[in-house]
Amino acid sequence: MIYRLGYAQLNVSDLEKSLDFYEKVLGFIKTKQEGNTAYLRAEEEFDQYSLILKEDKNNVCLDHFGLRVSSEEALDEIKEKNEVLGVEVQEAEDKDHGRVLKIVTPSGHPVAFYHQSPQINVYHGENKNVILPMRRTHLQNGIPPLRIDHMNLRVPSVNKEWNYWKNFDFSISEYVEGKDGKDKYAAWIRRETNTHDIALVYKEYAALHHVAFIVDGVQGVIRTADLLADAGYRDAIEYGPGRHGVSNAFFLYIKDPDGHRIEIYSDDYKRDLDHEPVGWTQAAYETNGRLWWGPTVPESFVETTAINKDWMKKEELV
Ligand code: DHY
Repeated sequence: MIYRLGYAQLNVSDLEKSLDFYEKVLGFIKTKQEGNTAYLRAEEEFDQYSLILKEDKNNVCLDHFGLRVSSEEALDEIKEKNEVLGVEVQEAEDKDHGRVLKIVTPSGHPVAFYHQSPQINVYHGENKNVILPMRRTHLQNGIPPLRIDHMNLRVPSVNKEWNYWKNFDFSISEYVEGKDGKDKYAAWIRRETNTHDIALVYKEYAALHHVAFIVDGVQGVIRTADLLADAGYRDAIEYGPGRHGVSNAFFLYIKDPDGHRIEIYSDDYKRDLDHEPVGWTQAAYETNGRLWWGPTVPESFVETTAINKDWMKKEELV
């Protein structure tokens, strides 16, 4: 069983610049750095990291994202299901995640399935020296973000991609009907009771639209805008703040130094996975679904960033 979205790896052109943005300004917590790769977590996460930033000037992209599964046996099941679906699976090994299954989805998105997930050492005991509180407010920079929330992926066929993910017990929370009445225009899908772990939205080609991180409510979203502007990153603010109709979440979209879009997100609803999804016509989506209220969608919002084309070729996981 897939539990949840665990992490995303973004390849960046200049790690120092990216750390200035993610760690110093936004307040992600750096767990470790190994050479040109930094591992960051958001404040409420027990996992040691939910964002990997690797300097790779020649391949700036979404390297891959990781989905945590319930057990080692679940990895066997996932491998088997992929093989039945005709999706190539590569076995890999990583010191943090142990056994990892690498796949590329039917649209071309690079994914890692793993079970082992190193945790931060939260210890409540006598010896104060070894206590690592989850919230280190006295050391904090930035907002900081609380948790990774979702990947928003562009795909050339939403139905085709959904037909893949539905085999892994994903549920659609909301969808937008397609113009031809057959292929959906978009679907927000989840394994948790949040509105989505993955959004699938139509585009002629597969690409990353954004990675979303939850912050502490509406004030966290607004504070992000203040922080960015005050730190000299006003131009990194692309769109928002506003509220989506789909998901009903409060949002701000920002762009990192390489143009990777990050959604700063809060206040979506929770709903059990067995309910009928909320449907939108294209017209209703355009008027109310994308934006319940807020500033006009900027033209730049159609822009996407690249996904890793070499995921199955490269030897190392990160
Ligand atoms: C929408 C976008 C998101 C999200 C929820 C809803 C609506 C849209 O497609 O613009 O990124 O998290």
